[in-house]
Amino acid sequence: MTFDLSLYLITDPKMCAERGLVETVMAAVRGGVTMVQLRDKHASDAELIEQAKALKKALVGSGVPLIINDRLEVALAADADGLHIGQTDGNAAAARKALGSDAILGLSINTAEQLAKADTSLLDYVGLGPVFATATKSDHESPLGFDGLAALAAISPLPSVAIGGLQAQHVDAVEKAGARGVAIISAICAALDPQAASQQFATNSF
Ligand code: TZP
Ligand code: MG
Repeated sequence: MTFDLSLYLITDPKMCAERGLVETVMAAVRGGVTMVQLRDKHASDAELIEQAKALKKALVGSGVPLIINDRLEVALAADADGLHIGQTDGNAAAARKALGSDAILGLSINTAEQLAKADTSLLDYVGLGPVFATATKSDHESPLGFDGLAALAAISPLPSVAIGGLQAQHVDAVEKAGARGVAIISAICAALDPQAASQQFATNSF
C-alpha cells in the first residue's frame, strides 16, 4: 500500500488520555498528519486491539494508514495497514510473512551497523533516530543530531522518517538531511491544540 511519511504521528497513551486517543488522532489528521502509529508499551493485546479497531474505523476515507508498534498479533487482529518494529522486537521476516506483501513494515535504526544488518527487502521504510534526546522514550539510544541523521539517510536504500525531540522548526533541517518525514509524539500529542500543532509541521514543507 502507498504511504506518505511526511508527518507521521505516533500516539502516547498518557499524552492522549485527557482528550481521548481517537479525538487526538483525528484532530492531528485534520491538521495534516499523513500516517498514524498506535504505540503503547504497557497495554494488553486485547486493549490495543480495541483501540486499533476504533482508530481504523475513524480513519476510514482519510487515506491515512494505521501502523501498530511492535505487536504483530494486534496488527493482524485489527486489520491494520502495517507494523513498526524496533531492534529488540520480533523479526521482520515473520512479520512480513504474517502480514502479507501489501502491509507497510517499518524498522527503527540508530546505527549504520543496524542498517547493514537489516534485510531491507522485507521492509518499506526505516525510522532514524533519535535525532535529539527526548523524555518521551526513557531508554532511547544516543542522539544522532542532523549530521548523524544525514549519514544514515544517505546509506539507507529505503525512505526514512526522522524521530526524537523534533519540533515544527526542525522540519527543514530534517528534509535537508535527506529523510522523507518527521515522526512525532509529544509535539503533537501533548500540544494544547493537536490540530494546530500538526498544521505547523505540515506547512513547514516536505
Ligand atoms: N524512538 C526514538 S525517540 C522516540 C521513539 C519512540 C520518542 C519520540 O517522541 P518525541 O516526543 O517526538 O520526542
Ligand atoms: Mg519497539
